[in-house]
Amino acid sequence: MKKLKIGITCYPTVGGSGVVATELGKLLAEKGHEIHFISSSLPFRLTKMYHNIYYHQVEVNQYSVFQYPPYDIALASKMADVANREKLDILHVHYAIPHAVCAILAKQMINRDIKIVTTLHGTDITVLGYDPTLSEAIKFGIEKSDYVTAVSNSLVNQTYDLLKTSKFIDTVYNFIDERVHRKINSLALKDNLHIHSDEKVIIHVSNFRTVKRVQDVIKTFSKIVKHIPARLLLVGDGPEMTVVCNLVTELGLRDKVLFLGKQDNVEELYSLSDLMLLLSEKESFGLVALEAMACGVPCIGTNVGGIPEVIEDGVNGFICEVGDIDMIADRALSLLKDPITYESFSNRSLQAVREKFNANLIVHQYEKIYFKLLTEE
Ligand code: GMT
Repeated sequence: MKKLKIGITCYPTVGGSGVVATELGKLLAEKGHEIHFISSSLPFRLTKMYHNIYYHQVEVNQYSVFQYPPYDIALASKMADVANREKLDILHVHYAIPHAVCAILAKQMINRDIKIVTTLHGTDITVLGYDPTLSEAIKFGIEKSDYVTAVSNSLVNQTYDLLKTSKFIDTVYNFIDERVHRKINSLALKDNLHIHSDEKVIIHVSNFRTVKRVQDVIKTFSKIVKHIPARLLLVGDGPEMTVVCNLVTELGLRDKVLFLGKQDNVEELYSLSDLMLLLSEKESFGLVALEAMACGVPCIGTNVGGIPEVIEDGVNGFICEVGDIDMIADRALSLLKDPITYESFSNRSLQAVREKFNANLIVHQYEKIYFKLLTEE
């Protein structure tokens, strides 16, 4: 199979879209393709030297005349420069704004043919798509890309509804590298965190933005802990943190909730957890649910966006309506108190990861897209 030269642009410092883009680059490089990350800083998951992976930093001119530094122009110029010099076949951009538009501008500056693949991740459509100052540019970025993917069927449909585009958008699910995300021995950590063996561990991982409804997680936990011994692990940080801390205190849960802040290697935390709560009001996919499931942890998620495509209601977890705390707590208790159902949900979580979201499968899907674009004319 021909080896490709692929440029990847993503937000390097935060969020699941950067994680997915970086993991995709690493796996493509393992398969022998040459990967060029073009971004404002080194993607945070690129933690060591990787064979076949190169990083090109976008430098932005800070000239005093500029009220705002022209990052988008600098990114497009860098994309064109790298594509010309390294003879890239593909530019794969993650998150529509500004990356897709920059790639299109870059394509016009490049002196050879290159194909643009844009992957939509969620808020680039479900939040920014409502902004009249951006929506036409997002639609332009989608329509002028050579191929567009979105991380769930739900996001595909939301994009059609909102932007009224007739461009074909393919669903390519997010994936997990099962070599990294797997159940590991976490007894020592459990001990260090002073979690007793009879306590059930519930986990929530997010960027603590309003959209994640972390307060619902706390309220649900406060109901659960009235019936069984339990602890809640809160992983991540963000704008809602103060409100969440206050609610924990108000509900008298200070000694039951562990605030762990931002963590890089979450496998160990998932491995000591019994249940994951993802109660967002918007979520195009829910990568954290997949990470938990890969460690055999069943999830309860809300009936929004792509969450029901990841968590299968009554099979490997539960789907509840947004804000229905009573139902969520009921479902959690029924699962945590029934070891036979729990075991089956846990096994089926692992099975879903293996069969539907495994890295080989999804990376192969992207490769097929790249080759199809490069052979058709
Ligand atoms: O808005 C965010 O939550 C960040 C965004 C990102 O850039 O990482 O997350 C979106 O992309 C992730 C990776 O595809 C998905 O797993 C998240 O569900 C999605 N977030 C939302 O739709 C809110």
